[in-house]
Amino acid sequence: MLLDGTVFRGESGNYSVRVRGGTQVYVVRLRGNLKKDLEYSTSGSRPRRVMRTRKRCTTDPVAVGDTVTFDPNTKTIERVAARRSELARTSPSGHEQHVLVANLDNVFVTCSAANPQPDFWLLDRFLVASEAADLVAQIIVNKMDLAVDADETRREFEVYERVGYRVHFVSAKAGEGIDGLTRELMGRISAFAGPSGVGKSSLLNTIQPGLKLKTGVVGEITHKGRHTTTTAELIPIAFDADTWVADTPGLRQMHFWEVDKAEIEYCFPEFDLLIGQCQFGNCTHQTEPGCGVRDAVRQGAINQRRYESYVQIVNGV
Ligand SMILES: Nc1nc2c(ncn2[C@@H]2O[C@H](COP(=O)(O)OP(=O)(O)OP(=O)(O)O)[C@@H](O)[C@H]2O)c(=O)[nH]1
Ligand SMILES: [Mg+2]
Ligand SMILES: [Zn+2]
Repeated sequence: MLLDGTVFRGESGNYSVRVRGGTQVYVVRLRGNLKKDLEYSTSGSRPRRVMRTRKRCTTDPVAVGDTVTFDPNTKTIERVAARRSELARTSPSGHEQHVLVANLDNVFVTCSAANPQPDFWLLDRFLVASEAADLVAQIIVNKMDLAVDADETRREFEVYERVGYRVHFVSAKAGEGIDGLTRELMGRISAFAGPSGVGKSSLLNTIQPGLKLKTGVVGEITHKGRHTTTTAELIPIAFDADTWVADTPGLRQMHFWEVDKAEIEYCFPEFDLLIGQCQFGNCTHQTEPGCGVRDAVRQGAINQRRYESYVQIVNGV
């Protein structure tokens, strides 16, 4: 009898798997000759003119987040299911790809209303990285209990709502907005990204008190990033056995997220329909005449600061 399960940890070829709806953990290995048979497919959700040709089958044929079919008696993986998404990084040599997390459904880019103040430039970088990996990003604005003017904070994020991002205004401390977030997590694999101190661990502890993740004081130097492991691990959220949160310091801080320069324009949803309207096919939307994107900025259809964010990211500033 074969079983299907989710890989939540991988260490030197030993993969820890949990079967949907169950709590038992199986530690399994790849069947010896399986590597060459493996086939993955990812389906990008966004229309792109630049299609990536991804090098397949790389350092690690199985990543956390993969759904595998395995034999519980021989403890071998017989099949790896096609992936919905891949968050990958290229090896230092540039030839191989290392998949950090497969099948990530949601990235919650987290910031806080105060302490620290929202950094919209950084937020844009996180959103671009998520779009580039074809991941669905949602925004969390935590610490709404500290907002001096809650309406003003909400207004500041309207530009993101207009271009299609879902924004959750919450407070881990006051327990506000947590139900809506919990609903978004159910039955999915999610990651919480964002700068230190915005309350990612606090939010997870509020959602799932059993987790007891360590939280820190803002401004305290924890050196957490020093011994960053490159493999992610999925943490089960116990209210539903198929609900997971991916966690590594690198994932949170985006050290490993890669964006191809030619793709950046497609990572701004508000540019999407305009890109085809530029006079030059290879328009970078900076100095070229007849640029549909800059026209839209002038007319106010594209937010000026978001456009400047694009220019900064594309120029590697
Ligand atoms: N007032 C208030 N404080 C909060 C809230 N959420 C978190 N905090 C505080 O903010 C500080 C940082 O919270 P953490 O959960 O450790 O932040 P983090 O995003 O996990 O930080 P890193 O793990 O360093 O990336 C802690 O002192 C929390 O108690 C909130 O909703 N309101
Ligand atoms: Mg934390
Ligand atoms: Zn243009």
